[in-house]
Amino acid sequence: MKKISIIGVPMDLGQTRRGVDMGPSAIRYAGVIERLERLHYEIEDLGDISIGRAERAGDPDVHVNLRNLKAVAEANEKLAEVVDEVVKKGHFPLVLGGDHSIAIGTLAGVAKHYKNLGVIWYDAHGDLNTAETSPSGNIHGMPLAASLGLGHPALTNIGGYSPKVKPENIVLIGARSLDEGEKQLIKEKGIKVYTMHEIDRLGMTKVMEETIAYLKERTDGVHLSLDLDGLDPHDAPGVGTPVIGGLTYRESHLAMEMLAEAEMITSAEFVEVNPILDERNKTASVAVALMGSLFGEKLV
Ligand code: B3U
Ligand code: MN
Ligand code: MN
Repeated sequence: MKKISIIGVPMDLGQTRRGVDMGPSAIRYAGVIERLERLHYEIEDLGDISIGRAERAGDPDVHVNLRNLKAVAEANEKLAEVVDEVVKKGHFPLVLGGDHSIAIGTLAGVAKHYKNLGVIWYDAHGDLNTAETSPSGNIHGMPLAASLGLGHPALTNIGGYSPKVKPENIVLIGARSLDEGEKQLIKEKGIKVYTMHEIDRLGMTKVMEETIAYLKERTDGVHLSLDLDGLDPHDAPGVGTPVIGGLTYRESHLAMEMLAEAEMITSAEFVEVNPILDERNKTASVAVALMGSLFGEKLV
């Protein structure tokens, strides 16, 4: 039975709303360890990566439209090293965020172990911005671009190499808030996207069947990057940038169950849980329930 190593990343510097740094603790409080132990996994909790401080006016390393670049890059370098060690010892890395900027470090730690890493980006957003296209300067809107090798070198070269992932090995699921630059990039690079439009038309079963077949054909490992704002705010209210019209709790469970059946996920992260904006830790509990399904929990 595979061993799971949990890594908390209390990162909130990739965006501007406070509270997402408490995500790892809310997810632990919601019982992630017990839930996975019940499925007979051996769990190692590596604790939290330490995060630096927000930048201040007058700091030497301030960059245009790249808020907190220095601290975000430093934390991601640390995360990449920890994740790398976890994969080296044959454990499954399960990363708890924190805002989505931490995907840069997770992918940096994982991708060097695969020739063709696949990525499922379960998110309302594309996270395909660079400083040039970002409307906000928030790095949590940039991690997938950085992993493709696009953007500031301090982000693209985390772990000492670039790129981490090829555009044809990525599948976006749940997209419904894409910026102009992101739409262009998706077209230019031929990235596979299931927006809410396709999910409504095809249904989640077909979407996941196609996603699984597509990635099985071309990848030797698949990372699941699950942003809780991919879900509808009704089911996951505790996120910094909720977008109406999202994936339901049930669609999301089905997706996780189908991934479990396909036995294809080799690393995962659950990000953007913000307990301050949440209702009685609901979003962290949903995250834990989805992890249960991803790791093989059955209804009967
Ligand atoms: N695309 C916008 C908004 C955004 C991205 N990720 C989240 N929000 N969570 C941006 O700022 O890049
Ligand atoms: Mn995201
Ligand atoms: Mn998002």
